[in-house]
Order: sequence, then C-alpha cells, then structure tokens
Amino acid sequence: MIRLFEQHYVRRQRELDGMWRYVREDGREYSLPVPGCVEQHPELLTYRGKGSFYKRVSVREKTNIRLEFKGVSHTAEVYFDGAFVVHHYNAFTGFDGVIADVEPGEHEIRVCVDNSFNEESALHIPNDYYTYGGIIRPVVLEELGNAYIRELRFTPVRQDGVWQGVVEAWVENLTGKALDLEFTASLAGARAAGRVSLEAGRAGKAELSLSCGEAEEWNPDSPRLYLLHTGLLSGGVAVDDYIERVGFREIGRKDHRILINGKPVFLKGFNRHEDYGTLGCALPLQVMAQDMDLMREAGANAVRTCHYPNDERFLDLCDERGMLVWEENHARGLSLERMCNPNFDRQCRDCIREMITRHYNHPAIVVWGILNECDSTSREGREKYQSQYEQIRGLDASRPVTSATCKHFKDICLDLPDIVSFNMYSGWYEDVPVKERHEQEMDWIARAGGAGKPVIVSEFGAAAIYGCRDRGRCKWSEERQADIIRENLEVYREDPRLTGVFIWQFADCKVTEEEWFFSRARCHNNKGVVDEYRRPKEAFDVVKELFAGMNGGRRDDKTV
Ligand code: ADA
Repeated sequence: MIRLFEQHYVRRQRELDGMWRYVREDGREYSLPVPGCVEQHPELLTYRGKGSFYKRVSVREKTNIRLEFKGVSHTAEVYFDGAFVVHHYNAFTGFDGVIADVEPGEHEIRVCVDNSFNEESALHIPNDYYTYGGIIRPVVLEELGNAYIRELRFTPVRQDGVWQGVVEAWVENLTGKALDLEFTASLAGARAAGRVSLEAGRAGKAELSLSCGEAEEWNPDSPRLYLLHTGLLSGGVAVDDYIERVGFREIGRKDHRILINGKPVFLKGFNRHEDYGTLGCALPLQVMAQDMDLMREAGANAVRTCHYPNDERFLDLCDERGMLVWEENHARGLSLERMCNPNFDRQCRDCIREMITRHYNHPAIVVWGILNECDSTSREGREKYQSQYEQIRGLDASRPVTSATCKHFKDICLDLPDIVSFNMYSGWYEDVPVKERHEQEMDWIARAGGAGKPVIVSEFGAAAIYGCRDRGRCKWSEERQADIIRENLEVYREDPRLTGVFIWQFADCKVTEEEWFFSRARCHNNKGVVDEYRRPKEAFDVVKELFAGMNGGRRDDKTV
C-alpha cells in the first residue's frame, strides 16, 4: 500500500513491493521483502554495512519513468539499467528520480544501500534507537507523460467565516519544447482552472484559489477530510493528475495554548519510535493501525514522531483519526562536536525540506520540531537552531515550531521557538519531587525567553522490563514505572501553563549496542508503556486512567 487513498487515475502508478534480490557486500545473496529491514533475516540480524537490492521491471511502451522511494535506510544510490539515477541520505524522508525515454521491455533497478556508521553520516549514529538497513518504506514506479505535477500544496484559510483553499502546484516539463498547459483543481464542490506555461525541460508553478463555503472543518473530534483533485491538460487531453487528501483547519496560539480553528487544545500523548519486534522500522499498516488503536485506548490525542519524519501512511492514519502530530526532523542528542560534522547542516536542511515538502498537506500535523536534545547552550549551537527555525518558517508559515530541550538552566535558545518544550525525568534519572522540580523548570523557562509561550512537557517517564513485577516496586519493575508516570501526570495535569504532555515512550524500541548497552537492558529503550510487541505494561492502565478528562488544568476552556 502506497497511501491510504488513491493519488492518481491518469498517471500510471504501481508499487514495487514483493521479493527483491539482495546481494550483501561479501557477495552472499538473499531474497528479501520490500518494504522491509534486512535484519529480519536470520543471517542478517545485526548486519551493518552495504548491499544491493535488485528488481526487474517491464514497461509496454516508450515512457518516462519516475521512481519514488518513501524510505531507504540510511543511504541509497539508485541505478536504472546500470546508469546512475539518484543518491539520498537519511532513512526517514522520501526521494525520487526520473528516467526519460525508457524503451519498452524489461529493465533493472539496483539500489545500493548502506546503514553503516561513518564520518559521512552526521545524523545516523550509534544512538538510543536503532538504525536498521534496507528499503524500509514503499517503492513506487510511475509512467509519466510530457509533463507532471511534481509537488502539490494546499493551504486552508478561513476568510470572513468561509473556508478558502490555496492550491499551489509545481509542474515539470519533460520535453525539449515549450508547453502551454491547463491546470485544474476541484475540492468540496468548488472548481477552478488556470494555465501554466513551461519552457523546454523546465519547471513552472501554477496557483489557484478555491472558495469552499460548504466545507466542514477538520478538528480532532471531527477529522473531516476531502480529496483535492488536480489535473494537467494539453489541448483538452489529460496528461497527468495528482490527488491529495486535505482538511480545513488553521493553527493558532493564544494565552499559553495552541489553538485549532480558534479553540484551545491540550496535547496528551506519546513519543513513538517506528520500531516493532522482529520487523525493525519497516512497520506494515497492521502495526501502524494497532499503535493508533492502542494510543487511542489510552486516551491520547497526540503523538510525537521522535526523532525523525514518519511514514506517510501513519500520518494518513493520524489525519483520519484526528490524532494530532508533532513531527520533527532527524536528530537526537547530538553534541556540538557532532553538530560541527561538515555534513550536519546540509543533512538537516535536506531532511527539513523533504519532510515539509512531502508532509505539508497533512492536517493532523500541528507542530514542527527540530534537534531533540542537541547543543542549545553554545553560540555555535544557537546559530544552527536559528537557521533551522528560519528554514522551517520559510517553508511553512502556518504551523508553530519547537524543540525539545534537556539543557535545563543552560539553554540559550528558548527565545527562538514559538513553543517551549522540555524533557524531564523526575523520579527516574532524578529522584526529586516532581512538583518542586517542575516549578523550578517553569520559573526558569519564563526568565530564559519562554515567557508567555505555550509550554509542552515533551518527554517524561520511566523504564520497566515487560513482565518484571516486584512488590517492593523497584526501578525497572512495571509497578515503579506506573508509579512514576502517575506522579508526573498528576502534577502536569494541574498546570494551566502547559499546552501538552508526551509520555516517553509508547513502545519499547531497539537501541545500538555501541555506547548504549550499559544503560539499556536487552539493548532496548524499555520506557514504553507497551513492549516492542505491543504487550501493555501496568503503566498503560495508569495512563488510561489519568488521560481521561485531562485538559491541562483549566476548568474554563473547552479544549478539543
Ligand atoms: C532523552 C531522549 C530520548 C530517550 C530518553 C531516555 O530525553 O530525547 O530519545 O533517549 O532521553 O530514554 O532517556
């Protein structure tokens, strides 16, 4: 499955899922499923290195082929019939390549994949999550005509109580001659058309406005979605189409709160890694749906995609279920030394661009995050935070930005984001009274640049080994994890200055043995309220009890 809705009827599209030939660097051959992680194979359980995936495809007539990879972990080099097509770094963002004038018949796709840690890789490093190897998300083969819609952006705006929709399309001309095309859009009963002129071999932009008076708004309790149909015509004949699924909603901020369509919202949810038992990070829709249902059962209305952009199909689920999303770029706990890796700035910039370009239309995404627990205490670090916030705001002015800090009392960047977020492990890493420590933190935030801003507790929690029970409620037991989460939630739910809390974390996840084995039993981060097979721990029911009716300590507002 590519997305949870059809994106094309004119453009020919097929998913290249199924078994691919995989040749490891030492020549050993395997047949592996795509999407998938190589680690699911018994001989590749801990493989870290290079290998090539091969797939043979056929086309019936001469055409332009677009290959889209939704995620390859973590570096990919793509070849078509032996000719280089595209290189991409980062497991968690999609990329594509176009091969023009492909002759009818059979052809070979080769994807060289590398998940090794090296100086080239500034973001995939030994960490408190695992960097798997493989083609971890769907691969799509499309057959294009003379021109195609490369990117489609929908921005909902409410004007005088009526929903308007701004539709922007970036169109590529694949021919050696100029083209004059018609661009059409239809949504929620409204239609519009315009023209786009393209120079030979160049791209152009089309923009239309739609007045959608009858449209119902999207909000967490009523996540109304609509299909935006767009098309390209040449001389009245359809040459391409592009369908997006959108929602009418606006994000705002007021009095310490995030607003959705003018109503205050309190985010209560989980940090969720894409990781499952023996499947690694290549989660099938079944697991995504199970995670959604379990988070909903716990009473969550929000999820943080720690610490990287997520699979579009999960974001589609969030759109359908009204699950609010804090999506963030790929970075976790990088020191200034690591942030000064020569590739760091570019790899972060690419990740942010690809994340926002591809995920902009998801109504469920309400916050963009960056640089979880990176260096925000130095001048050099601040420059990088500032640059990335500016990049995000330049790409999307419709959503607030934030970053989860753990640099308590030392962070010099709290004036930069729209929302201040902090990670706090009272009762686990720090045996301190939750309320006193929380008041200290909130006082410091107000003095250090966060005054008047919405505040989110972006991480709190404790570890428990599934099945470890102890009447003494020792640390690592399920009982103690439940106690610590209860103590924290009972404080946070009474604080009207908070606009959200995210428990660390939803499910246990694998971590790299290098650098982490000593503090991560089983080489897992065991702070899930369910284990890596989604078996609930005692804490799950505590969360369910306390999330119920939790709206951030305000009796007056009717948060959604
Ligand atoms: C940090 C970090 C998380 C995880 C957590 C923990 O807050 O952001 O990724 O490592 O600590 O489990 O200690």
